[in-house]
Amino acid sequence: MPSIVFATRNQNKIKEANAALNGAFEIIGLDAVGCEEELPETSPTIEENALEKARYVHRHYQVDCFSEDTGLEVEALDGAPGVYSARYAGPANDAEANMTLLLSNLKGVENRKARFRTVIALILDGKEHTFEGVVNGQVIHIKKGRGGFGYDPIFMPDGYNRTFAQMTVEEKNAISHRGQAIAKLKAFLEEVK
Ligand code: ITT
Repeated sequence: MPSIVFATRNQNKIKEANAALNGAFEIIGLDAVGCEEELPETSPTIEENALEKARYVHRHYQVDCFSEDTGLEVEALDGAPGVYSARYAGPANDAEANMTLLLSNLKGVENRKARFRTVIALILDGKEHTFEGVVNGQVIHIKKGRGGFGYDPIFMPDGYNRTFAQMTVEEKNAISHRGQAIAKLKAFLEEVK
């Protein structure tokens, strides 16, 4: 089975990627290439952040790799928290604190439209490629469900009456931002590998 490094520190992303790739490719973690440091994420957009993480790993460890950056873009907040989704309530990337702050910033706001957007950046044989996935939905008023991670308990995708946190990994992957981006990555890798 061909393998590729997934440049992420987020174990939930690895779990979802493994389920979506369904054995077509083996994902290798950063520890396996000796990368123990935090990846840089200093860019102002999701696209550039994804590229920044992949370029860092490629430059320092000389491996083919992909990274991804995800943001929750809320219409009534002009796209916030967006690229700052992880650090919305502070540097700790605390999902509970992030959700609580978002719900408080949306208090009394009727327009609950939001979308998750993922950009995957792949560096293969020194060339860069990007793949995007988007899912539209609503930020609901209270947290529901115990699955998923991050903002999943307050995000209900359009056409469903359950949040991402009330879905299995397979159900979420079938419609999610990350699931779509990984499907594009998988199709690309299957063509070129
Ligand atoms: P990396 O090591 O890959 O950078 P990270 O956790 O820092 O991992 P991001 O920079 O992409 O990831 O941060 C995105 C934020 O959005 C973070 O707070 C996540 O918890 C949240 N998030 C990402 N994907 C999500 C998903 O599928 N559902 C809910 N929240 C998600």
